Amino acid sequence: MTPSIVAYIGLGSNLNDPSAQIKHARTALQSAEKIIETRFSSLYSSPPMGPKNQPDYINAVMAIVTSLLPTELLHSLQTIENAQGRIRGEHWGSRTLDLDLLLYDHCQINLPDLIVPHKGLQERAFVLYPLQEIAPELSIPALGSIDDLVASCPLAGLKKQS
Ligand code: 5RU
Ligand code: CA
Ligand code: CA
Repeated sequence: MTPSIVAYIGLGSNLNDPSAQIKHARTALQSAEKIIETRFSSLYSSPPMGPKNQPDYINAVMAIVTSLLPTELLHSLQTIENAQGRIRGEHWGSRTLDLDLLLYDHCQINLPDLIVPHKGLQERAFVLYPLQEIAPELSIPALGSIDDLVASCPLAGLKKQS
């Protein structure tokens, strides 16, 4: 019996044709072992949060079912980031692809390299609004309903792409 866990992945890019990077990452995730896509949000643009001296981002959120353990899933995400030319530079700097494990079932995980729910999620419009689009009934461990989180999070320049 293979467990089917629902998880949510955040996708972000602000280098080398960000929309194409996100679409390529979606295809890579669909092709990855033990990952099944169930929902994919619209693409959203927004100014950079954190360091401002970098291009605007494109973000999206994907819902999956998986039989991977959280650390296995994290490694799959890192493999896809590296395949799309991610180079570790300035902390919170520009990147071709960033894949974040936002939520894993209803789990709270506190490992040195893996914090779930993802750190800062409740302050990030580019995570909360696409999450609400694909999971309007979502409740997040220790944080509450997605509706309440969205209501407390200003758009901060977030725009849904046509
Ligand atoms: C500080 C505040 C640092 C918020 C970070 C993204 C943060 C970003 C992204 C947009 C970062 C982490 N801004 N800034 N989209 N990642 N719009 O994916 F998110 S660096
Ligand atoms: Ca991120
Ligand atoms: Ca990340």
